[in-house]
Amino acid sequence: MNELLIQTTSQFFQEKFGQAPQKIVLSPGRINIIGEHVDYNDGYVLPAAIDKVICFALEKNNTKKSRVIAIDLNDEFEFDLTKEIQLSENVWTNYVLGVVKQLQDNGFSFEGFNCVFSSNIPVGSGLSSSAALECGMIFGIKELFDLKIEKKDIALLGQKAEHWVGINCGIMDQFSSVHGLENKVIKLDCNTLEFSYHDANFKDYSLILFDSNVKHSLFTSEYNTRRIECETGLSIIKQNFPEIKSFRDCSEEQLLSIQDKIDPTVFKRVHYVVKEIKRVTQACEALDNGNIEFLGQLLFETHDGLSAEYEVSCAELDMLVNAAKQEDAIVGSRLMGGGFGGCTINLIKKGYENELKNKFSSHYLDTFGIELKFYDVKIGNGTSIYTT
Ligand code: GAF
Repeated sequence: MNELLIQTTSQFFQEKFGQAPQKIVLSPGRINIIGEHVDYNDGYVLPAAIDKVICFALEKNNTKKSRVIAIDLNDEFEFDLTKEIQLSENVWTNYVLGVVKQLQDNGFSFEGFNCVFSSNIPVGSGLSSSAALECGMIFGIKELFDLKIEKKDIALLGQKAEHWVGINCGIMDQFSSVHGLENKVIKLDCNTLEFSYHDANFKDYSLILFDSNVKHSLFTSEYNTRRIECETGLSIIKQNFPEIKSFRDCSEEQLLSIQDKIDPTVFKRVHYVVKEIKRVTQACEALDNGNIEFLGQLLFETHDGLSAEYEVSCAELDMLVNAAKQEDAIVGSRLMGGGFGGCTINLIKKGYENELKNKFSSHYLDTFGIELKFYDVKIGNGTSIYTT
């Protein structure tokens, strides 16, 4: 599926720079089965890399300048590695500049390069094309200049780049982009960064994403606000229960016992977080035991929490999940990723996929006048060098 992308990216590079690229890097987007908005709250998550990728073609250019071309955006820019890196007006270039800055600030030394990239990860759909861009760029620079950077540090540098751009994200997206493994989901402890792989065997069910095709602009500001609300909530929990170090140590009973000491909005946020962290462990066990119906039930619960308590859903996503609840052939559905648009992730009984796609398409179009898109998920490998 990615062969065509690789071919067009390399060809474009060859035409622009007169020779074949020295390196080709593939960097995937991600899905998340469960564990939403808990990565920055030291919880557990259950993501996986997918087979949709950004393809980078790169070469050293023996100068102090770098040139980066985004084929899909028909845009390019140049920057000087000897000058201080600053934020620009152009969003995609900031991700590139962000990783260059992080590498420099962390003492990695490298010179100018030429890079062309192109992607088949839908942008704005909650599949984390930005993490794929960050991790792929870091990986490409590492390969070109033989830098010694471990996978985990690629993810951490990518996360710092995203913070520099303006979103105080957790580590989930970058970590799964780098550590993905075909047909495996990753159970990641976002506190210690310890992780384990689990078979992505959904038995009689297919994993299908419904792309709402909307992206509400609230995302960045609300995302950063949620982080602050959770920090506020945690500090009150700690004052009352000094033995608690992070949300995972807090039981729902403990939290409920101090409800009157917490601002009602903050309470809703942390109530969701405490329950979601527990759900991830249950969900991972359900997956390991092949209990996909129970896993699905947990997905529905997560959505209810994200919508009513964490308040990161929107009318389009709520409609898709509520409609899914009415279908016997859908055992679980929830918004996936940061929210305010993007995709829902659905567990659909095999054999019913097409019928349900048709039904949801027309219902969604009738309600919102927007075309619903579908992605049949294949779980793929993490960021890697492509070799023929
Ligand atoms: C976005 C962020 F980048 C992740 O770190 C994570 O918090 C996610 O939203 C919500 O779970 O994708």
